Formats: sequence, structure tokens, C-alpha cells
Amino acid sequence: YTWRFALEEIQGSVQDAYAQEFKRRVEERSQGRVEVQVYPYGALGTSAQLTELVQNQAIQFAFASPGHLGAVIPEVQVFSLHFIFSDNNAVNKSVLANSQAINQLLAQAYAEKNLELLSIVPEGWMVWTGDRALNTPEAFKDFKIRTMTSPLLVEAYRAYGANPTPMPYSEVYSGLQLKQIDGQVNPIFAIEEMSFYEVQSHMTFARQAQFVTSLVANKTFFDGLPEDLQKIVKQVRTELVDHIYDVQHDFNQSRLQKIKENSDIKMVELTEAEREAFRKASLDVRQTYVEQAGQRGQEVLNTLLAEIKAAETKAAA
Ligand code: 6CS
Repeated sequence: YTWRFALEEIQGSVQDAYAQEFKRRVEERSQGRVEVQVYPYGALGTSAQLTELVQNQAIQFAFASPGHLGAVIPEVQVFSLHFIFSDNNAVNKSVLANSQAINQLLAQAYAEKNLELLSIVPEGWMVWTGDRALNTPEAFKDFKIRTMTSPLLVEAYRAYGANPTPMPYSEVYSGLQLKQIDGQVNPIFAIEEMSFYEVQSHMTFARQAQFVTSLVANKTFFDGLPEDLQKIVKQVRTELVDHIYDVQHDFNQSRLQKIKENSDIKMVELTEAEREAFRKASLDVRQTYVEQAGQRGQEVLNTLLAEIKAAETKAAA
């Protein structure tokens, strides 16, 4: 078998680290029956196009970030809501790996689009970059922020008074350089490897959201696999939960150092009071999410919030 696995990120990224380890383990355990070919971002198309390629079975595996996939599966936009996750990232990791909201409700929504949801993978806190500090919702007034292409993200930033502009990842650097946009939002490792920090003056840390992606396979392909190969894939994706969590943690830390060494970009850390102002301003967007994602979306949101709360209580005990 040859399995094609497409990334929404370039070589050296968190998704690349995942795919390389996936390839290594799957090839080893299948004892030569499977070869995994990894296609970094740029080789095959935008995130939206990669999802289509998986749906058509032109490729077998891809990452599909909710920030883009929400245009196809509205329920998945729950991850685009702000101030949903715990401040304790270990809590988030365990919720994402064990969640009923994800494993049942969301997996069903994926299945209806002929996608097998294999894993939800956190890649670190989303950080705002811009031509200004963004420590109050007022600072967002008329700020042209690039977002991923899920419709809810536009609403998430309109709630702060911003002027959101959805576009593919590949266009962000030139958009910033040509000042078609004033800023963007991504985890630190991405801000470094895509060189966004070179054309921005401020990074603002609000811990408003985690960057989360999903690993998907074509469902017809996956259901048709011999049982032992299916089992290998499921084993590997379970093993990689801890591995990739450590990788993203390392990448985000080490690349923050790199950004500091290579630029004089200003770092703005929000106070709890400043975060609270954003949290309040973000709450109405949950209603918009339910309008877009319907009954099942409501259920996903309620279940996920309850799961995060329960995991926080457990962690505090
Ligand atoms: O901003 C984006 O569009 C992309 N950001 C990351 C970190 N991964 C994939 C996603 O498409």
C-alpha cells in the first residue's frame, strides 16, 4: 500500500513532526506492507483543497484544521470559540484525547462527510501579531486581522470590533508585508517558521484559544482496510498524543527564543483583568456558533465545556 499524507504546514512544523513519526511507526509495524508519503504544505494546495482531496480519495490522510474545516463541518468550529479551554494545558490535552464530545458527536459529523476523525491534535496557544499592541478589545477597532477561512472566525473577531479578512495560510506573509492586513493569529512555532514576526511589530499573548487541528482519513478507504492495518493506525494515533504534545511544547518554547534573538518585536502579555474584558466580549459568539452548528453543535459545546470543567476540578484535587 502507498498512503499519501498531506500537511497544512511546511517542513519542520508540528504537523510535519507528527507525520514523520506516524510514517516511521506505521511502516515499521506493517513490516514493509505500507509506505507513507508525506506532502508538506505547498505541494498539493490550501487546507480546503487538501480536505477535498481526502474526500475524493486522491490522498488517504491529511490534517484538517477546524479553522478551515468549519466551512464544511460547522460543528468543528467549537475550537474557534475563545476562552473555552482551560489555562492548564495539561487539562486540555487529556480532554482532547478522551472527549465524548469529540469521539462520538464530532466523529459522526466527520463521518457524514466521508471523513474518519482519527485524532484532535493541539499545537499550542494562538498568539496575535500586529502593527500594534492588542491588549484591549478597543485596540481591535478596525484592525484588519487575517483569519483562517471558517465563517465563525469572522464573528469571533467582529465581536472585538475588528475587520477580519479570511485567507489561506500561504497568502499571509505577503498580505502582511504589503499591508493588506494589519495582523494575524497563529501559534508561536508558526509565527517563526512562516517569518510573520519579520513583518510585525507586536506579539500579544491572551491565551484566548488553542490552535487545534484534526487528523483525518478518507472514510471509505479506512473502513476498507484489513483489520490489522486499521489497528496499527489506531495504535499509532493513540501513542502520538503524548509525543506531539511534547513536540509542540518544545517547538513553541524554542522558537519564541529564536524570535527574540532575531528581532526586536515587542511582547505583550495580557493581565488577568485584560483577559477578562476579552472573555466577556467573546461570550455572544457562542450563540452564533449554535446558530451555525445547530442542535448537534449545541451538544458538542455543552459536552466539551462540562468535560473541561470536570478535568480542571480533577487536576486541582
Ligand atoms: O493559519 C493557518 O491557516 C494555518 N496555521 C497553522 C499553524 N497550521 C495550519 C493552518 O492552516
